[in-house]
Amino acid sequence: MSRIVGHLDLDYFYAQVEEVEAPSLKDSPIVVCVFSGRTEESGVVSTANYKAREYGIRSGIPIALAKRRLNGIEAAFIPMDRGKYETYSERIMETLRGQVDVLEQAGIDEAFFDITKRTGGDYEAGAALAFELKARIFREEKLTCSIGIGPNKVVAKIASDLKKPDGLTVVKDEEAPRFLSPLPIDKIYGVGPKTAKLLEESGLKTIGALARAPTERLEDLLGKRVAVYLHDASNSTDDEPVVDRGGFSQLSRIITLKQDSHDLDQIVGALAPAVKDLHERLVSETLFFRSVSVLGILKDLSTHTKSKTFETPTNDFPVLEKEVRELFSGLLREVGDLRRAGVRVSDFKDMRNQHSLAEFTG
Ligand code: TTP
Ligand code: CA
Repeated sequence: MSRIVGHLDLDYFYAQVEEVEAPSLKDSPIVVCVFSGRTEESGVVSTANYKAREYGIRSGIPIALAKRRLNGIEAAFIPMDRGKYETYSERIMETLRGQVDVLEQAGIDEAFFDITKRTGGDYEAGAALAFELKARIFREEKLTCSIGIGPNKVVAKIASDLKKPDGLTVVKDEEAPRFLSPLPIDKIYGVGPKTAKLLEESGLKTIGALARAPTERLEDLLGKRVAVYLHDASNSTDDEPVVDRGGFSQLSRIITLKQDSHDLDQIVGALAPAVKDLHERLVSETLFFRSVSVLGILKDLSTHTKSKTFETPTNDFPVLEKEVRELFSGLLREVGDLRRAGVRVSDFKDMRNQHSLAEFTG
């Protein structure tokens, strides 16, 4: 039986959430901004709705440039509110989890899912289910998304991107090689600009060309691991499973201290094995985090926390250790003896594919 794997990606996610929260903005350009605070205009664009994209507004461009491009046009520049988007994301992922065999969240607004069992491997049933998922998210959240369905993750991911926004693309098992063949190689997820350049320089421009390339040649260029991945991806034989990594939003560890304490060294020392364990879990899941919090629970069972958010995601152990210590140091200035102590990391980015390819291409 052929597998049926899907990929769902919410359309212009942060900006669409802002539209839902303020429907009067819907017809004008919306630019979600990460203001750095130095001047009124410094910072970058997080994302923009499709109306704003008509004026060349894209993720990552400077806010000042976006303002110039929208000069004289009534547009909304809204500060990014990550907590708000996470709330939508968590609700949607929980809904989806109940409608598929396995759900693997891959980012704040995207997830892979396996529906082989519940469709019996039938693509008509798969397409109907995908249609129902889209309808349900729209009904419950007023948000559109795009879904791709195919025999594996690589095909599903490419397919979901094909008819954005509000698209549904179904690529049956037997159609997959023909579907992939003419596409540029950087459509394969994990193939960044460096890998693409390397392959293009040796004449491999399309996924079809990549599929026909002898594996030894790919191995010479990129090493065995990446070569095997690219060979399977381009031949539509990628067999990476869809794996539920549990709730994606956070990981935490909490311990009870042997005796109530206000001593920084004692608390951090007692928590150290739990922090190490948490870090091992992050590494095994290839997750990078942007936020870290510590929490203390006092005798009266009140909970107190302190958090820090980094600009770029990290999974560096010394960074985590140092931050935990600093946050506890701050927390202990504000509260009395702790009975329990904990650490939580959140705001994840899954680095798996970036990671495996970066390793080989420098
Ligand atoms: P994407 O799915 O890449 O983009 P999108 O949802 O805005 O648009 P599309 O319709 O093409 O899917 O990213 C998801 C969210 O992540 C996006 O809404 C905002 C955030 N993001 C940034 O903050 N900075 C970035 O550079 C990118 C690419 C995304
Ligand atoms: Ca998206």
